[in-house]
Amino acid sequence: MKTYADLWIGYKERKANRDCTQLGKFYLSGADKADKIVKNAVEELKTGLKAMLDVEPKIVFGEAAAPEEITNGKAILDSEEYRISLREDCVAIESKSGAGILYGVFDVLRTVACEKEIGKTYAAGKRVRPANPLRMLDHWDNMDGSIERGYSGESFFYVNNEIVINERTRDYARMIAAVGINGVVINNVNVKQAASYMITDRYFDKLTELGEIFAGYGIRLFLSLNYASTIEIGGLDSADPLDENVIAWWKDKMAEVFRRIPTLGGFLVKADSEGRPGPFTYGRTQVDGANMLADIVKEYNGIIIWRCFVYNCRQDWRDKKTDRARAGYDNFMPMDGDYHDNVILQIKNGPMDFQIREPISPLLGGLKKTNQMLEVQIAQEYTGHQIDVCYLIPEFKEILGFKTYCKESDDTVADIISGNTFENRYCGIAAVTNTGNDFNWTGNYLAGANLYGFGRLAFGTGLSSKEIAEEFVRMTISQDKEVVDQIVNILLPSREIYERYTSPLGIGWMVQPATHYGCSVDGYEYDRWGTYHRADHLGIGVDRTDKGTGYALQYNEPNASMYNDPEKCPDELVLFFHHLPYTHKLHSGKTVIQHIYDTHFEGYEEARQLAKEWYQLKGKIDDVIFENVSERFERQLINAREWCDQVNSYFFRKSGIPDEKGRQIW
Ligand code: GCW
Repeated sequence: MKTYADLWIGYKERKANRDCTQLGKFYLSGADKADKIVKNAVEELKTGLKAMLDVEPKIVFGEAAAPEEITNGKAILDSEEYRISLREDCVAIESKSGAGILYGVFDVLRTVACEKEIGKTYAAGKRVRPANPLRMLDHWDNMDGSIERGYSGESFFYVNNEIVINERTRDYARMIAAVGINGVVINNVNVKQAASYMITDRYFDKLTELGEIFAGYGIRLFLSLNYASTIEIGGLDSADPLDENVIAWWKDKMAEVFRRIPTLGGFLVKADSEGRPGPFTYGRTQVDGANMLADIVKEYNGIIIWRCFVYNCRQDWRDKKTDRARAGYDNFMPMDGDYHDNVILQIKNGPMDFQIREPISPLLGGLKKTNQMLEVQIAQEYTGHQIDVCYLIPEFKEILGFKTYCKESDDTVADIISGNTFENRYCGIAAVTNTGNDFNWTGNYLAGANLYGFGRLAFGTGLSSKEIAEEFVRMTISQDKEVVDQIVNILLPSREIYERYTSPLGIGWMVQPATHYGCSVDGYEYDRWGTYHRADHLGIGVDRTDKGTGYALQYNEPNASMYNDPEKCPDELVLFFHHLPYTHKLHSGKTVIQHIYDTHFEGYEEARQLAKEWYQLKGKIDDVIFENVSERFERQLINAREWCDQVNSYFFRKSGIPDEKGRQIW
């Protein structure tokens, strides 16, 4: 008996599709049948169909790609792309790669698990090409087993500075491959001392084994790199990217690392950020640092993913000219085009740090000659710690759909990171993951929808938030239509509800600094992190217009003019861009202060409503899931109530303006 939930690879018995004869035989073609990914795919298919339908399918391998069959008269399938069609006596899955076959198998298993009709789903043939080349999960796991910003137990990769490989490791690979993830960074971007040794003999054997397991599911292993490894483990006194001794050390080191871990995809680097070392220390640029490493790993097909989270974290709160929001663009735009081909800049979705609402980073669509990757966070650092329900896929859809105007056409963030706009080969999307060794992987069972959903969305940007939520519920909780609808109706509005009872109109923060959970309106106000709301008795918000910090002008037109003008700026971001009087009228017709009161009272009520809907599921779903989420809801309501009352009282006391509706403010 496993000690943990198997979520969407659990394959419970299903009723639908039992009379589908084609499921008795599979024709797999295009890929090499000796490929270990194909072997894993076949095993998965057999396990899944046996458990769900009691079917033991016969597997027939086609010859290596018969071109007409695979291309269907059109361009040859991209690697990772697959096609599923129904023949008289079988289901055919075709792909040029083992990974494509695996994704095709998971597509069929998902269809069966969701009780959708095989006949209808595949009758016309289904051809799927992943939307993004790189679809990654970034773990912030430390080698002592702790997880930075982890809300679901400890690491399942590390215990006591050792790498652990067990059944859970393989199940993890299966689970994330099932949603289309093809890259994993297994250690924290803050590479502490112990983790610097990951690129030494001490860990190579384990990393090789781990890399092989992942590779069997089409997933490439990546490591976070300590930029100052030359000093930390190399015995040199410098990490200057132009220093010959530094370069020579890295050359030897990378030769060793890629020889010992042949499946390694490359490295993720957090440099010159929040106390991490980097090229700035030596008067060099981010380009110098990134290119130095990239040039060395190139011969091993390695890539360097370089984070853009570079800002001054020692700001004086009295200083109104320095603006943390500007930092990414200011640091990285001037050298657009200078990064080498195997460098990707990884850009957080917003200019600050994963708040519940932020504008899109102006680097996305600002950069035109540099590989770009979007970084989002499914670890709920600022969005409720996997205590509060907060289904993030609607937010990610908004981010992906944002029009950047980087060209005359309507290119969105999704177009850029998929490589469609600028024809990049290396690009994609990464999420800081929300997993840990809790029995259900994500703490709150419903937070599993973010893990599931991130992968599905990264693979198929066109899927809707609702489709994804439905799949998650059907695959892991219930097939009962009423139950499915009820849980989907809890998930879908949960992000906006969370926003309503927390920080309004794009302000963000207002959290307790020690944990980032719970309300503290002034928690960051007089601190060094550049995260201020600037509220006084007359108004609130940060002036980021041409008269303020100028951040709004970092966008392409017409976005710059829209954000620069309080009359055009969308309500939900208006205090991010403008300092406004409490009496300012929003597009909604409400004043800023009334909006704050209304959304907080309503947000709390809506959270209570969500909890009520959940409690009605007692007896209709698995008790363990019911209890797990119920207990979280109890804590969510306490949290929501605190936020509501503290925010409303704070702004009433500052402004002296009463609530029009006369509700109780403390
Ligand atoms: O805001 C910060 C988080 C840190 C994190 C950092 C980052 C891993 O609070 O915990 O460090 O973002 O993204 O690098």
